[in-house]
Formats: sequence, C-alpha cells, structure tokens
Amino acid sequence: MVTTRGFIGRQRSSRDPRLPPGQYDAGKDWPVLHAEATPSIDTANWTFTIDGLVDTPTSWTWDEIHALEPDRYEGAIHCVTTWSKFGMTFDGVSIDTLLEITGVRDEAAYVMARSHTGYTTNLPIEDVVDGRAWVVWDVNGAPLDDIHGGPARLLVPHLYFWKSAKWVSGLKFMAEDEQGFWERNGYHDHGDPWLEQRYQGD
Ligand SMILES: Nc1nc2c(c(=O)[nH]1)N[C@H]1C(S)=C(S)[C@@H](COP(=O)(O)O)O[C@H]1N2
Ligand SMILES: [Mo]
Repeated sequence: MVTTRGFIGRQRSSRDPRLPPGQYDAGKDWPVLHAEATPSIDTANWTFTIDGLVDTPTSWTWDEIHALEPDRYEGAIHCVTTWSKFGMTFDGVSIDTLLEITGVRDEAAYVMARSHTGYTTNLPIEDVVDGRAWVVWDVNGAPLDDIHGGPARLLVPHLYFWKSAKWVSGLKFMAEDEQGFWERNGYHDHGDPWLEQRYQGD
C-alpha cells in the first residue's frame, strides 16, 4: 500500500473553518439536552406571544403563525457542550416578520425568551433581528420532534444552542437585561461561540 504521509498528516491536522474554537463536528448525531421533562404540546392549544416593550403585544395560534411569510435557515448549530452540526435546514418564521406586526418600542434593548415549560433565556435585541432568529417547526423537511422542542422552538443559530429555547411560547422585550435559566446557573449572558462565551466571565 502506498500512502502519502504528508498529505494525510495535513488532512488530520486541518480544522474545518466552519467549526468555532473548542467545538467538534457531531456528524449524523443530534444530541438531546434539556433541563425539564419533555412536554407534549398539542398544536390546537399552542400559542406564541410577543409582549413587553412593543407597540402592539400579539399572540399567534398555530394556524395564524403558519399563515405568515415562511423563512428558512440553512447552516450550522453549536452547543456549549462542544458539539456542532452542519447542514441543518430549519423552516418557520423570522422574528423580523413578527416584529413588523408588533412594532418595538425605542426603550427595548433586551429580550427574554420563554417556553411552555417555564424555561427562559435572555438575549440582546440585536441578536433576534435582521435575519438572525426564527420560530421554527420543521427540521430537515420534517416536523420537529418533541425531544428537539416540537411543535416549535426558537432558533438563534449564531449563538450557543441554549439560547434556542425549545417549546418556545414567547418573547418579552425589556429595557434592562435579566438572566434566564442557564444564565443564572453559570452560562454566559451572550454566548457567542466564535468568542467562546461559554460561562459567566468568559
Ligand atoms: N425549554 C428548553 N429549551 C432548551 C434547553 C432546556 O433545558 N429547556 N436547553 C438548551 C440547551 S443547553 C441546548 S444545547 C439545546 C439542545 O437542543 P436539542 O436537544 O434539540 O439538541 O436546547 C436548548 N433549549
Ligand atoms: Mo447546551
């Protein structure tokens, strides 16, 4: 057998430029992580609400949110526990589309995302606008499983995945930052994977 050591060595040591520092490619696996028991949420009772410092607080039913302009994210997701996945396709609605309906007051600077289970996570407003965040219900062409946050989850793929609240129920716009569940338990308030903002103080 003939091998070209130099070539193989280079391949082994080269890092995928899409991988943020300290992350590995999970390949086909999609690990499941959450703190609470997996709920089973009937789309007949499902709602998503935007409230707080907006002009017109609004709730959408399952049918109402599906009637809005659809949008898609194609790309990577990055979990703070060091796995990343590439080539994910999520379908849903952009937060921008929802904010066109509610408006946002000038004083709003932060957002608290909440779940039907009581889970919360905080974000600066900049991270949920301009095509950076979605409410999604399909992944890779199929409905999101319960274990991955179905019937719908928040998707904020440029931040660590704990910001992508599963079973999302709403966003509250706020003037001051407040910590969510994992942030109170030591995770970073922002969570940029390219800056390795994993824990408070990073
Ligand atoms: N409601 C809820 N959403 C959550 C969490 C949680 O504990 N509860 N964990 C977060 C964390 S830490 C991660 S890594 C991702 C995991 O999503 P997955 O199980 O679909 O991979 O969900 C995030 N969203
Ligand atoms: Mo996580």
